[in-house]
Amino acid sequence: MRLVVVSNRVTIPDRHEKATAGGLAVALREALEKYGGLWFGWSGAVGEDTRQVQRGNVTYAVTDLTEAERQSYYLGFSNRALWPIMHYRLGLTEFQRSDYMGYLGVNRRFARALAGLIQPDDVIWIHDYHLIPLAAELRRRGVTNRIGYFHHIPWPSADVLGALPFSATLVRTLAAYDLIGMQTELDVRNLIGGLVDLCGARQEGRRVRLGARETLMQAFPIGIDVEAFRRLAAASVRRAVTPLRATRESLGERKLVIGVDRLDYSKGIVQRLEAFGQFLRSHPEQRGNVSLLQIAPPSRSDVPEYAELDRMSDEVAGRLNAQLGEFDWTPIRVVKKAYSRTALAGFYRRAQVGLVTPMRDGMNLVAKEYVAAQDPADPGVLVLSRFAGAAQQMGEALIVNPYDTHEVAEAIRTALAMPKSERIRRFEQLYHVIETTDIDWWRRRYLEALTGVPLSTGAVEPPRKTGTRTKGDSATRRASRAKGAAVPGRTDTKSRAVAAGHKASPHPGDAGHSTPVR
Ligand code: ADQ
Repeated sequence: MRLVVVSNRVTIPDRHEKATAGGLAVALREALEKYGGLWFGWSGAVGEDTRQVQRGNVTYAVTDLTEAERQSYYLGFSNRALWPIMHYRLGLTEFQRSDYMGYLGVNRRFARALAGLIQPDDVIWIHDYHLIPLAAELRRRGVTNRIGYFHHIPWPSADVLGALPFSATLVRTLAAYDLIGMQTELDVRNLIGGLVDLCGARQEGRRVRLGARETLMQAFPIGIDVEAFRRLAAASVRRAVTPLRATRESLGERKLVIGVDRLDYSKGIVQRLEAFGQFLRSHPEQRGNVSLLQIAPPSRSDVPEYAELDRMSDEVAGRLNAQLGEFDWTPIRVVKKAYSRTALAGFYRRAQVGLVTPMRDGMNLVAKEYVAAQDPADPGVLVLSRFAGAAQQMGEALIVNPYDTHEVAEAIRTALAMPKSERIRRFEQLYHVIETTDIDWWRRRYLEALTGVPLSTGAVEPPRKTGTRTKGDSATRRASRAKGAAVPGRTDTKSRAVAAGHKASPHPGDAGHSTPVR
């Protein structure tokens, strides 16, 4: 079997690039290296070039987009129609027929190029909303291989999605897949509902029949490389990188609340700043004792809604700082740049509160990274939106409604005042969840479902519900890892790779750190 991965964006690794710590890009690359394979997608450039690059047993086949394709397929239909509607933001959804035609055109062009590269025993794994109709286009060209799709963002109910013109036609193309993976059970239910309501499909449990095809739908909550992140964070205490050292010096003994997101309206950044302002107004005794650091590198700046968000976040932070700040204390710092994984892990570890409050999110990896980075002996507290897919697994966080500024403000207060024993109890349960459903688990489980073949000798552990910890191997392993002890069965290669750190991309949202598919 050879694996073929298709994603909107493909970053060809440097010839001498060392393995980096964690993330989806690395997980997919590892799978490709294990089975040999092909990674196909957009080069990220505008032009007319198409090229193939060989790295070991993996071929990277990338193609440029024309400016018209970038406008219609990427910025237009993918990011001004599908992205907002999938995040339940009907008011922000901008539909243009010409964008939709461009979207279909790029999917057709990708299928034409890809079909010529497919071998009979290949298994094809397609990622995300940019490429929904790709399997249908491949089938039209006679490709009969097994094809899977993973949807990284939420899938709304048929009622919401039905407002998008041509949604029934688009949803119908999903029947060309053998397996569709979603982040949560809610997304799976919504998708099945959509296929039934909009396309007249027949449901048999987790399988949906449409015409002659049968498709399996399943939730595969994505994870992170927990162990790699834990090590990076622990190392940051010994070897603080420059931005971290500077932050420590300027913060002194003050407490830190942290938010880390691409600058995207789905992440609830402006609402979060307001909630922090509300917290300081309701609890004046906290003024001067705590600061919010919001790290938010701009993404998709060509889309007007994103440019507007950029402006608004500056305006709100400026207003709150002017109203609440003191000559020797700035309540909110907004930093609009990408950081290395090492620096990020260090920031998370320094923060007493991780504020992850998206208005809607497929999963949200920042919530998992924050937990992975904590000091097990003195962990911080995660405040998490109930509308992040991660909330389905991470019930021991302080779960909030991001639309309720007062509720978020009170959660910040509760988190800052939480006794250490309670923080440790919650941390241990959360760590257990993210460790048993890490990125390897996700990749293995998906590929096993797609191929029908167990892909590894290691047992695949099912996710456990929060609060139902059992004693045994895994708990012991977690405890010893969390304390930094050597873990049997882990090779040194992995830890060396982690120590090598991770170079920040200049465009984190688009090139992606953990998410190569945005
Ligand atoms: P995203 O919307 O990009 O992903 P998220 O899951 O939070 O959201 O992942 C963002 C990644 O970028 C994290 O790994 C984070 O560390 C990194 N990042 C953010 N800001 C950074 C900065 N300033 N410097 C360095 N790194 C930064 C989409 C979906 C999510 C889903 C993922 C994976 O929207 O819901 O969890 O795909 O499936």
